[in-house]
Amino acid sequence: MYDLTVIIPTFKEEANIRNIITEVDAVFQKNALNGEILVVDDNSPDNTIAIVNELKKTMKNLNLLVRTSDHGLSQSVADGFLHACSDVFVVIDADMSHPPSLIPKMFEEIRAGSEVVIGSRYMEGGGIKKWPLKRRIISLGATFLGRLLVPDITDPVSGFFAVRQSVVAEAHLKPRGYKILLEVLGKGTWENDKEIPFEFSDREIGTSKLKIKTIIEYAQQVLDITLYSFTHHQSAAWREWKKIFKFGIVGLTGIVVNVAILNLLLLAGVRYEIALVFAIVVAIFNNFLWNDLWTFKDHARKSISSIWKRLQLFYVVSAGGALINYGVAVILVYVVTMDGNLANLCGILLGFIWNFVVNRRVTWPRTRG
Ligand SMILES: Nc1nc2c(ncn2[C@@H]2O[C@H](COP(=O)(O)OP(=O)(O)OP(=O)(O)O)[C@@H](O)[C@H]2O)c(=O)[nH]1
Ligand SMILES: [Mg+2]
Repeated sequence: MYDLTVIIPTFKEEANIRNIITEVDAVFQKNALNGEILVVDDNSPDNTIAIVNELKKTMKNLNLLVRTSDHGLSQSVADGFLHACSDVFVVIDADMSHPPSLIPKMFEEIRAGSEVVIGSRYMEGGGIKKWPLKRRIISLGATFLGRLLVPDITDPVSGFFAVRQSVVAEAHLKPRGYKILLEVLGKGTWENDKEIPFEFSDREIGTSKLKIKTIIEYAQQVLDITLYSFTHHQSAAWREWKKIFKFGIVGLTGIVVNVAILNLLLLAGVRYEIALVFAIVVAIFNNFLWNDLWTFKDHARKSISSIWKRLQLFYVVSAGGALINYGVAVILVYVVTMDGNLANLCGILLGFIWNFVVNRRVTWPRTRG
């Protein structure tokens, strides 16, 4: 048994493989880590396998898994999880895009209690060197989509991460394409994560395998994780659904409060325009309180410590939601000539999505670390 296993997925990496193995092993030695290196290769037609076999003669902690079916990066990593001889896995690319020097820090964080540790390109201190605009845009799109499932993670599609075996032990991973981390985060069982910034450097040698098919597979994967969460309630994606559901219920109580206040004030003889303003302001206050005490109770009060600040943010975001509701309904009625009630429902839905997504990130972000 080792303390950790560094999994290196490879396909046609003869130009890089010796280098990455040597570097990872040097990091092990320097930090007195009892680590295994597991190369998972998809039966590369070049010299990758031969080079690993040659290195294996002198390195006891180097293992090789050659796969001959179900070709794919994510599938290879998932296979690596099954074949690793330790309880902590670190996944790293072979092409030197990820700095092996961060491995000890990741391992330390795992030992300190994190279940997933992610090398993030998108948090403060992280970055990407030498990427063409097209790749940056694709990556940002993928990150945005992934963050709908796990909003607290800045880089849910990073290829550089550490994870405890227990996180994936019960998960039915069905990874396709490139984004194994999102599969792990979406389907795995975990509570504590940690992100560490790093600068991604583009490969200098060897060929890239990113294709259009990759993007389609990714969209399918996001959908698959969403469906999975409906039947697997320990998953992180389900935690997010629960919040959306609670936020929705709170929204409904807001309607009740709104209607009640409006009618009370009208009964008391207050003019309609004035009564309506009160009704809206109090309803938003009602929603704030319930969301603060219930929907986001596990992460409220932590990152933005002042309740007044959270209340102000909530009012501002809600005003945005109301504007979206209004704008969408008006456009649908006047431009698309949609039925008024249907148009309003569409507006309410979009306003709701805005309110949830923005409040989730701005008013009640979760603290970490
Ligand atoms: N086992 C296996 N490994 C793969 C496969 N595709 C890519 N890899 C490995 O996964 C890692 C990341 O692949 P890259 O091709 O570098 O992907 P990328 O970083 O998104 O793109 P570039 O660096 O621009 O090529 C590398 O170590 C590859 O050798 C595959 O189908 N099977
Ligand atoms: Mg690469």
